[in-house]
Amino acid sequence: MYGWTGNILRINLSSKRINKETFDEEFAKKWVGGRGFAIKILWDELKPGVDPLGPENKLIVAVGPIAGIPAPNTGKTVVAAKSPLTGGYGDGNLGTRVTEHLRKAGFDVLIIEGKAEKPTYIYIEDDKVEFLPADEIWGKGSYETLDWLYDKYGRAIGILTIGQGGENKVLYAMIRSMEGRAGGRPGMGAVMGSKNLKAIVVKGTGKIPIAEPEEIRKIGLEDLKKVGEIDKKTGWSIQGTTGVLAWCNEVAALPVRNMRKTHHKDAWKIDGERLSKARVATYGCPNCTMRCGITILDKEGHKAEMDYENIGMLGSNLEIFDLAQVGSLNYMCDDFGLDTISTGGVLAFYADAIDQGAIDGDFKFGDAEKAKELLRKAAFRDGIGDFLAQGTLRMAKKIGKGSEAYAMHVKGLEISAYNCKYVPGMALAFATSAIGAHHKEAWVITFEINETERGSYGKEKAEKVVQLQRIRGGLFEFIVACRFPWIELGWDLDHYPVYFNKITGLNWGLEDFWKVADRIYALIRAFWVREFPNWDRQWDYPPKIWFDPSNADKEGLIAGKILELDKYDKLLDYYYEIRNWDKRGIPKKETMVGLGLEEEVKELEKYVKLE
Ligand code: PTT
Ligand code: SF4
Repeated sequence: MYGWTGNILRINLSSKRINKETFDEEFAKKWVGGRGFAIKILWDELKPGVDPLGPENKLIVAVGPIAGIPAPNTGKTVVAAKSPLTGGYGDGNLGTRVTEHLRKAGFDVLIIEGKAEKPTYIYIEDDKVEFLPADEIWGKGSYETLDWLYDKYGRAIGILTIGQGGENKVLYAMIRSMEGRAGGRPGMGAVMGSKNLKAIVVKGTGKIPIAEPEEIRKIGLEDLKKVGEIDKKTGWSIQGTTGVLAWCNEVAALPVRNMRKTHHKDAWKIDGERLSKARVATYGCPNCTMRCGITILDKEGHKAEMDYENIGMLGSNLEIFDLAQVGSLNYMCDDFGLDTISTGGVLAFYADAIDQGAIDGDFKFGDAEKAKELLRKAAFRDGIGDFLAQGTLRMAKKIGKGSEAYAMHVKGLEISAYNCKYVPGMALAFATSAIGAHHKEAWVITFEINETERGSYGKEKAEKVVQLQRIRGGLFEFIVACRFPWIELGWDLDHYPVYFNKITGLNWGLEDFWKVADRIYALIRAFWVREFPNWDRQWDYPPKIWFDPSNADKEGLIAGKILELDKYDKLLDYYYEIRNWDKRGIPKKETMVGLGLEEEVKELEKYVKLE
């Protein structure tokens, strides 16, 4: 078998047992890698109802066949587990040197289970595994931890680590890897913390098994160069993802004031142009020639990498329009290892609840210093921070008084930085994302606003959401590569079967990829349903306030416009029809069988009646 090492490294932190396991070509072809391996393993190995922060939960680190080879933007790895924030399937995709090292160490997947007795870090060198004391780095931020590990092992090593947020099991703590890189929004860092696992360090010295190594090296290196040239010509990475902020403001889709507003006169102060002028460094992932991590000095003089989501959620959504202060909040999230999107969502919800009189407190929109104080408290679960560490859904349940309506999340995961009060297709994309409200899977908003009638609910929008989920939530998450060459530079999708076939020796076309993507989406949905057998379509609704006429903009481009529930329901029906799921949003039996999920049907039927 080429393209896969065929090996899984299972590490049990409780027993310190290490198992080297294998998988065959049938498994490899069925699940391919990354998110595909992760959901299959979690489905097979986790009993429904396990405590996501208990030793029974498993952290999966998975690469894909294309990961780590010299070809455009292949330095990514998927981290996954049952999410402590949502209770469903959770994952993230981050740039890291672990990608290449893990494959060179001879593994496609790491399964971390159990719980270490004391704070520990794991050092993997090829098939040798050491459990080492983490006393010197436990309690430290992720930057200090990275430096400590770099001093010991050199900068070329692969590292996944957590900050204090993960140690304190903040439900939206992420995993950090290298400068500016963070992944696993739905609490993957908290899962590491719950296992007393501060870091995973990987060094691999072997070879990645490739069917046509000379060919792939030639094409890969040429294409890396070409992608770099296109980037230079288009200038995309001058502003990187932050270029979209000015556009969101212009089209009234910017998150402002807990998403109550869609634009702001001061948004220009934190836009991509201002940011690129303030740039002091650029961070990026391995194997990338379009490095997009624009880095500025924050208020305290730290280097802070700023992506659009970070600025939207920690800036405009909190009505903080001072770039250096937004940088400070971003840097703190990175250092503590907290997700910027959820942190911004949580703080905005808290300010909103105070503003609405639903809860007492002294935090107001626009107060950057107080936001920093609260962020620190959340990371350490100190005082009010313990409340903030739970995420918006749980906070709203505790506050009550109608606050659930403006708790901006889907399935418990905070919405990323697109205000969809009048963008129905993007609202559907958030609502049906595999992990809760993340934009990563179907970023349909530019298509919807630029190329369709914005407020319409036609089937073509549901079709586009599914198409994008297949590409972004499927293909790029299971071959495991950054999607930006395709989405931002127009690098043709047809390149990917070429790489894939030369690596694996197979002869796949894009259609084969879509089938794997549909299989993965069906099994992820089955995972959620098994966890929550009372499942119905309301799980796929965006927040209530987007349907509330009193929340419509009073002025500007979309004044008086708002989502309409009956029409949204129709759009959701189209989505289910395309996926051949039933009206509750559960894959039908024939759909699962058609995707080769016969065994999984039997298991799911123990919990819910299938159509
Ligand atoms: C991603 C999510 C995003 S998506 C952003 S900004 W973005 C936020 N970044 C954070 C950060 O930074 N620090 C922090 N403490 N929390 C953060 N939370 C938010 O996390 C990221 C890039 C980006 S920048 C995007 S869109 C693309 N995402 C990809 C993806 O999901 N899959 C894929 N195959 N390719 C992608 N390429 C791009 O990668 P999550 P990274 Mg991240 C500082 O992982 O859980 O999906 O959360 O991975 O290496 O940092 O690269 O405008
Ligand atoms: Fe990483 Fe950005 Fe390059 Fe993608 S484009 S690989 S996110 S640096």
